[in-house]
Amino acid sequence: MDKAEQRVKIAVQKSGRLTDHSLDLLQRCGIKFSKNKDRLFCYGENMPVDLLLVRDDDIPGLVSDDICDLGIVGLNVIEEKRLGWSRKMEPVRFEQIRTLDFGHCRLVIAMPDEADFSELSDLQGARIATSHVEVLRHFLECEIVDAEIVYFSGAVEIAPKLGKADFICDLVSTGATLAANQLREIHSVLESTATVIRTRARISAFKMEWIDKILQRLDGVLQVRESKYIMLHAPRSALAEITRLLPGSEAPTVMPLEGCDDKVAVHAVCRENVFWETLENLKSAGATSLLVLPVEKMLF
Ligand code: PRT
Ligand code: ZN
Repeated sequence: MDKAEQRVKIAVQKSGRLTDHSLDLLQRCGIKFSKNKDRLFCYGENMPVDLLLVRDDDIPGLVSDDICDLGIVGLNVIEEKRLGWSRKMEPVRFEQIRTLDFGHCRLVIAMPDEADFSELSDLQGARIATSHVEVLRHFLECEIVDAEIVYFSGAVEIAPKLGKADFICDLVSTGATLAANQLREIHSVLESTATVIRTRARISAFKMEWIDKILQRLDGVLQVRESKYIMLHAPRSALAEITRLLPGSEAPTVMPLEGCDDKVAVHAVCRENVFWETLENLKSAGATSLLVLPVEKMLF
Protein backbone atom coordinates (compact mmCIF):
# COMPACT_ATOMS: atom_id res chain seq x y z
CA MET A 1 0.00 0.00 0.00
CA ASP A 2 1.47 3.40 -0.90
CA LYS A 3 2.03 6.14 1.65
CA ALA A 4 -0.95 8.31 0.64
CA GLU A 5 -3.30 5.40 1.20
CA GLN A 6 -1.98 4.99 4.73
CA ARG A 7 -3.22 8.45 5.70
CA VAL A 8 -6.65 8.93 7.28
CA LYS A 9 -8.76 11.26 5.18
CA ILE A 10 -11.48 13.36 6.76
CA ALA A 11 -14.02 15.31 4.68
CA VAL A 12 -14.99 18.66 6.18
CA GLN A 13 -17.18 21.48 4.86
CA LYS A 14 -14.98 23.96 3.00
CA SER A 15 -16.85 27.14 3.74
CA GLY A 16 -20.08 27.34 5.67
CA ARG A 17 -21.75 26.96 9.00
CA LEU A 18 -19.94 23.77 9.98
CA THR A 19 -16.44 24.77 8.87
CA ASP A 20 -15.04 26.61 11.89
CA HIS A 21 -16.60 24.21 14.41
CA SER A 22 -15.31 21.17 12.52
CA LEU A 23 -11.75 22.51 12.16
CA ASP A 24 -11.71 23.62 15.79
CA LEU A 25 -12.86 20.18 16.93
CA LEU A 26 -10.15 18.42 14.90
CA GLN A 27 -7.51 20.80 16.23
CA ARG A 28 -8.66 20.08 19.77
CA CYS A 29 -8.14 16.40 18.97
CA GLY A 30 -4.48 17.30 18.46
CA ILE A 31 -4.37 17.36 14.66
CA LYS A 32 -2.13 20.15 13.36
CA PHE A 33 -2.75 21.21 9.80
CA SER A 34 -2.04 24.21 7.63
CA LYS A 35 -5.17 26.31 7.96
CA ASN A 36 -5.60 27.45 4.41
CA LYS A 37 -9.30 27.39 3.73
CA ASP A 38 -8.78 28.24 0.05
CA ARG A 39 -7.27 24.85 -0.52
CA LEU A 40 -9.13 21.64 -1.13
CA PHE A 41 -6.58 19.60 0.78
CA CYS A 42 -5.04 20.19 4.22
CA TYR A 43 -2.03 18.09 5.09
CA GLY A 44 -1.86 16.91 8.70
CA GLU A 45 1.57 17.91 9.97
CA ASN A 46 1.86 15.79 13.10
CA MET A 47 -0.35 12.76 12.33
CA PRO A 48 -1.07 10.69 9.22
CA VAL A 49 -4.38 12.53 8.83
CA ASP A 50 -5.43 14.80 5.96
CA LEU A 51 -8.52 16.95 5.51
CA LEU A 52 -10.50 17.35 2.32
CA LEU A 53 -12.38 20.66 2.27
CA VAL A 54 -15.49 20.28 0.12
CA ARG A 55 -19.16 21.28 -0.18
CA ASP A 56 -21.19 19.66 2.57
CA ASP A 57 -23.44 17.93 0.01
CA ASP A 58 -20.43 16.02 -1.34
CA ILE A 59 -19.33 14.62 2.03
CA PRO A 60 -21.63 11.54 2.26
CA GLY A 61 -20.63 10.53 -1.30
CA LEU A 62 -16.90 10.90 -0.62
CA VAL A 63 -17.19 8.73 2.48
CA SER A 64 -19.53 6.21 0.86
CA ASP A 65 -17.15 5.87 -2.11
CA ASP A 66 -14.20 5.33 0.26
CA ILE A 67 -12.37 8.42 -0.96
CA CYS A 68 -12.51 9.67 2.62
CA ASP A 69 -12.56 7.50 5.74
CA LEU A 70 -14.50 9.96 7.90
CA GLY A 71 -16.68 13.00 7.30
CA ILE A 72 -18.34 15.70 9.39
CA VAL A 73 -21.72 16.72 8.01
CA GLY A 74 -25.23 17.69 9.11
CA LEU A 75 -27.76 14.92 9.72
CA ASN A 76 -30.12 16.68 7.28
CA VAL A 77 -27.59 16.19 4.46
CA ILE A 78 -26.94 12.59 5.52
CA GLU A 79 -30.65 11.79 5.48
CA GLU A 80 -31.20 13.52 2.16
CA LYS A 81 -28.45 11.42 0.52
CA ARG A 82 -29.33 8.18 2.30
CA LEU A 83 -33.01 8.35 1.32
CA GLY A 84 -32.17 9.39 -2.27
CA TRP A 85 -29.73 6.53 -2.80
CA SER A 86 -32.02 3.99 -1.15
CA ARG A 87 -34.88 5.04 -3.42
CA LYS A 88 -32.64 4.56 -6.47
CA MET A 89 -31.47 1.22 -5.01
CA GLU A 90 -27.93 2.55 -4.76
CA PRO A 91 -25.81 1.31 -1.86
CA VAL A 92 -25.29 3.47 1.21
CA ARG A 93 -21.76 2.64 2.30
CA PHE A 94 -21.31 4.88 5.31
CA GLU A 95 -22.46 4.78 8.91
CA GLN A 96 -23.07 7.43 11.53
CA ILE A 97 -20.64 7.05 14.41
CA ARG A 98 -20.81 10.23 16.52
CA THR A 99 -23.29 13.03 17.13
CA LEU A 100 -21.51 16.35 17.69
CA ASP A 101 -22.48 19.39 19.72
CA PHE A 102 -22.81 21.98 16.94
CA GLY A 103 -24.78 22.63 13.77
CA HIS A 104 -28.09 22.24 15.59
CA CYS A 105 -31.12 23.01 13.44
CA ARG A 106 -34.53 21.62 12.53
CA LEU A 107 -36.09 20.96 9.16
CA VAL A 108 -39.60 22.34 9.45
CA ILE A 109 -42.69 22.92 7.35
CA ALA A 110 -43.79 26.55 7.46
CA MET A 111 -46.48 28.66 5.86
CA PRO A 112 -47.39 32.35 5.44
CA ASP A 113 -48.57 33.91 8.72
CA GLU A 114 -52.03 34.72 7.44
CA ALA A 115 -52.83 31.29 5.93
CA ASP A 116 -54.99 28.70 7.70
CA PHE A 117 -53.70 25.40 8.93
CA SER A 118 -55.05 22.96 11.46
CA GLU A 119 -53.68 19.52 10.65
CA LEU A 120 -51.19 17.77 8.39
CA SER A 121 -53.93 16.61 6.03
CA ASP A 122 -54.26 20.31 5.06
CA LEU A 123 -51.05 19.76 3.10
CA GLN A 124 -52.96 17.45 0.74
CA GLY A 125 -52.66 18.77 -2.83
CA ALA A 126 -50.52 21.75 -1.71
CA ARG A 127 -47.19 22.83 -3.22
CA ILE A 128 -44.25 22.69 -0.82
CA ALA A 129 -40.91 24.29 -1.74
CA THR A 130 -37.73 22.69 -0.37
CA SER A 131 -34.13 21.79 -1.05
CA HIS A 132 -34.63 18.64 1.05
CA VAL A 133 -36.75 16.78 -1.50
CA GLU A 134 -36.00 13.25 -0.29
CA VAL A 135 -36.53 13.93 3.40
CA LEU A 136 -39.77 15.74 2.67
CA ARG A 137 -40.98 13.02 0.30
CA HIS A 138 -40.27 10.39 2.94
CA PHE A 139 -42.10 12.41 5.58
CA LEU A 140 -45.16 12.93 3.37
CA GLU A 141 -45.24 9.22 2.50
CA CYS A 142 -45.15 8.29 6.19
CA GLU A 143 -47.96 10.76 6.94
CA ILE A 144 -49.91 9.54 3.87
CA VAL A 145 -50.19 13.06 2.48
CA ASP A 146 -50.09 13.64 -1.27
CA ALA A 147 -48.49 17.04 -1.93
CA GLU A 148 -46.43 18.49 -4.76
CA ILE A 149 -42.77 19.01 -3.94
CA VAL A 150 -41.21 22.04 -5.64
CA TYR A 151 -37.40 21.96 -5.69
CA PHE A 152 -35.63 25.15 -4.63
CA SER A 153 -31.85 25.01 -4.33
CA GLY A 154 -31.73 28.00 -1.95
CA ALA A 155 -33.74 30.97 -0.67
CA VAL A 156 -36.63 28.59 -0.06
CA GLU A 157 -38.29 31.14 2.20
CA ILE A 158 -39.23 33.39 -0.71
CA ALA A 159 -41.14 30.66 -2.61
CA PRO A 160 -44.61 31.60 -1.26
CA LYS A 161 -44.07 35.31 -2.07
CA LEU A 162 -43.06 34.35 -5.61
CA GLY A 163 -46.28 32.37 -5.91
CA LYS A 164 -44.28 29.17 -6.46
CA ALA A 165 -45.47 27.31 -3.37
CA ASP A 166 -48.05 27.34 -0.58
CA PHE A 167 -45.71 25.96 2.08
CA ILE A 168 -41.98 25.66 2.53
CA CYS A 169 -39.86 22.99 4.16
CA ASP A 170 -36.55 24.48 5.30
CA LEU A 171 -33.94 24.49 8.02
CA VAL A 172 -34.47 26.73 11.01
CA SER A 173 -32.13 27.55 13.85
CA THR A 174 -33.13 30.83 15.51
CA GLY A 175 -36.38 31.28 13.56
CA ALA A 176 -35.37 34.81 12.52
CA THR A 177 -35.50 34.03 8.78
CA LEU A 178 -39.02 32.63 9.02
CA ALA A 179 -40.17 35.66 11.02
CA ALA A 180 -38.52 38.10 8.58
CA ASN A 181 -40.45 36.47 5.75
CA GLN A 182 -43.79 36.41 7.59
CA LEU A 183 -43.76 32.63 7.81
CA ARG A 184 -44.67 30.45 10.76
CA GLU A 185 -43.63 26.94 11.58
CA ILE A 186 -46.39 24.36 11.56
CA HIS A 187 -44.57 21.04 11.83
CA SER A 188 -41.07 19.75 12.57
CA VAL A 189 -39.81 17.09 10.14
CA LEU A 190 -36.24 16.40 11.33
CA GLU A 191 -33.88 17.49 14.12
CA SER A 192 -30.34 17.82 12.84
CA THR A 193 -26.84 18.21 14.29
CA ALA A 194 -23.37 17.83 12.86
CA THR A 195 -22.52 14.14 12.73
CA VAL A 196 -19.39 12.07 12.09
CA ILE A 197 -19.75 9.41 9.41
CA ARG A 198 -17.38 6.57 8.60
CA THR A 199 -16.95 4.57 5.45
CA ARG A 200 -18.17 0.96 5.48
CA ALA A 201 -15.22 -0.02 3.31
CA ARG A 202 -12.43 -2.01 4.92
CA ILE A 203 -9.88 0.20 6.66
CA SER A 204 -6.29 -0.93 7.15
CA ALA A 205 -5.20 -1.78 10.71
CA PHE A 206 -2.71 1.10 10.65
CA LYS A 207 -5.34 3.67 9.72
CA MET A 208 -7.88 2.14 12.11
CA GLU A 209 -5.48 2.70 15.01
CA TRP A 210 -5.36 6.41 14.17
CA ILE A 211 -9.11 6.61 13.67
CA ASP A 212 -9.67 5.00 17.08
CA LYS A 213 -7.25 7.48 18.62
CA ILE A 214 -9.02 10.44 17.00
CA LEU A 215 -12.44 9.18 18.09
CA GLN A 216 -11.26 8.62 21.64
CA ARG A 217 -9.88 12.15 21.79
CA LEU A 218 -13.05 13.47 20.19
CA ASP A 219 -15.14 11.81 22.91
CA GLY A 220 -12.89 13.45 25.48
CA VAL A 221 -13.28 16.88 23.85
CA LEU A 222 -17.07 16.56 23.71
CA GLN A 223 -17.23 15.39 27.31
CA VAL A 224 -14.95 18.19 28.47
CA ARG A 225 -17.06 20.89 26.84
CA GLU A 226 -19.93 19.95 29.16
CA SER A 227 -17.83 19.13 32.19
CA LYS A 228 -16.78 21.23 35.14
CA TYR A 229 -14.48 20.66 38.09
CA ILE A 230 -16.17 21.73 41.28
CA MET A 231 -14.54 22.35 44.66
CA LEU A 232 -16.30 23.20 47.91
CA HIS A 233 -16.21 22.86 51.67
CA ALA A 234 -19.00 20.85 53.27
CA PRO A 235 -20.07 20.12 56.85
CA ARG A 236 -19.53 16.39 57.44
CA SER A 237 -23.16 16.14 58.49
CA ALA A 238 -24.36 17.42 55.07
CA LEU A 239 -21.97 15.36 52.95
CA ALA A 240 -24.56 12.86 51.71
CA GLU A 241 -26.98 15.60 50.64
CA ILE A 242 -24.24 17.66 48.97
CA THR A 243 -22.94 14.63 47.06
CA ARG A 244 -26.47 13.95 45.87
CA LEU A 245 -26.77 17.51 44.56
CA LEU A 246 -23.56 17.40 42.50
CA PRO A 247 -24.75 17.08 38.89
CA GLY A 248 -23.57 14.07 36.87
CA SER A 249 -20.60 13.28 39.11
CA GLU A 250 -19.28 9.91 40.16
CA ALA A 251 -17.79 9.43 43.65
CA PRO A 252 -16.31 12.80 44.66
CA THR A 253 -12.93 13.10 46.37
CA VAL A 254 -13.44 13.97 50.05
CA MET A 255 -10.47 15.38 51.98
CA PRO A 256 -10.02 16.50 55.59
CA LEU A 257 -9.54 20.20 56.29
CA GLU A 258 -6.62 21.05 58.55
CA GLY A 259 -7.81 22.08 62.03
CA CYS A 260 -11.46 21.71 61.16
CA ASP A 261 -12.92 18.35 62.18
CA ASP A 262 -16.55 19.01 61.32
CA LYS A 263 -15.85 20.09 57.71
CA VAL A 264 -14.33 18.43 54.64
CA ALA A 265 -13.18 19.58 51.22
CA VAL A 266 -15.08 18.00 48.31
CA HIS A 267 -13.73 17.89 44.74
CA ALA A 268 -15.73 16.41 41.88
CA VAL A 269 -15.83 16.32 38.10
CA CYS A 270 -19.39 17.10 37.05
CA ARG A 271 -20.17 15.74 33.60
CA GLU A 272 -22.91 18.28 33.06
CA ASN A 273 -22.87 22.01 33.12
CA VAL A 274 -23.08 23.48 36.61
CA PHE A 275 -25.78 26.12 36.72
CA TRP A 276 -26.26 28.90 39.26
CA GLU A 277 -29.30 27.04 40.65
CA THR A 278 -27.10 24.04 41.50
CA LEU A 279 -24.60 26.26 43.32
CA GLU A 280 -27.42 27.95 45.23
CA ASN A 281 -28.85 24.55 46.23
CA LEU A 282 -25.40 23.38 47.36
CA LYS A 283 -25.01 26.53 49.42
CA SER A 284 -28.44 26.03 51.01
CA ALA A 285 -27.36 22.49 51.92
CA GLY A 286 -24.39 23.93 53.84
CA ALA A 287 -21.59 24.10 51.24
CA THR A 288 -19.19 27.05 51.40
CA SER A 289 -16.18 28.29 49.36
CA LEU A 290 -17.69 26.99 46.13
CA LEU A 291 -15.43 27.08 43.08
CA VAL A 292 -16.28 25.87 39.55
CA LEU A 293 -13.46 25.41 37.04
CA PRO A 294 -13.41 24.45 33.36
CA VAL A 295 -11.84 21.10 32.49
CA GLU A 296 -9.07 21.22 29.89
CA LYS A 297 -8.70 17.57 28.85
CA MET A 298 -10.14 14.19 29.83
CA LEU A 299 -9.22 10.64 28.90
CA PHE A 300 -11.04 7.49 29.91
O1 PRT B 1 -21.57 25.48 0.21
P1 PRT B 1 -22.14 24.34 0.96
O2 PRT B 1 -23.04 23.46 0.13
O3 PRT B 1 -21.07 23.55 1.65
O4 PRT B 1 -22.98 24.98 2.16
P2 PRT B 1 -24.56 25.14 2.33
O5 PRT B 1 -24.91 26.53 1.93
O6 PRT B 1 -25.30 24.00 1.75
O7 PRT B 1 -24.70 24.93 3.90
P3 PRT B 1 -24.58 25.92 5.15
O8 PRT B 1 -23.16 26.26 5.38
O9 PRT B 1 -25.56 27.03 5.10
O10 PRT B 1 -25.08 24.91 6.28
C1 PRT B 1 -24.37 23.73 6.55
C2 PRT B 1 -25.16 22.92 7.55
O11 PRT B 1 -25.35 23.69 8.74
C3 PRT B 1 -26.57 22.54 7.15
O12 PRT B 1 -26.61 21.42 6.29
C4 PRT B 1 -27.19 22.23 8.49
O13 PRT B 1 -26.85 20.91 8.90
C5 PRT B 1 -26.49 23.22 9.44
N1 PRT B 1 -27.34 24.38 9.82
C6 PRT B 1 -27.54 24.76 11.10
C7 PRT B 1 -28.00 25.23 9.02
C8 PRT B 1 -28.63 26.15 9.85
N2 PRT B 1 -28.32 25.84 11.14
C9 PRT B 1 -29.41 27.22 9.27
N3 PRT B 1 -29.98 28.03 10.00
N4 PRT B 1 -28.12 25.32 7.68
C10 PRT B 1 -28.83 26.32 7.14
N5 PRT B 1 -29.49 27.27 7.87
C11 PRT B 1 -30.20 28.33 7.10
C12 PRT B 1 -31.63 27.94 6.70
O14 PRT B 1 -31.61 27.23 5.47
C13 PRT B 1 -32.31 29.31 6.58
O15 PRT B 1 -32.03 29.92 5.35
O16 PRT B 1 -30.34 29.51 7.88
C14 PRT B 1 -31.62 30.10 7.67
C15 PRT B 1 -32.44 30.02 8.92
O17 PRT B 1 -31.72 30.41 10.03
P4 PRT B 1 -32.46 31.13 11.25
O18 PRT B 1 -31.41 31.28 12.30
O19 PRT B 1 -32.90 32.48 10.73
O20 PRT B 1 -33.60 30.28 11.68
ZN1 ZN C 1 -24.68 22.42 0.79
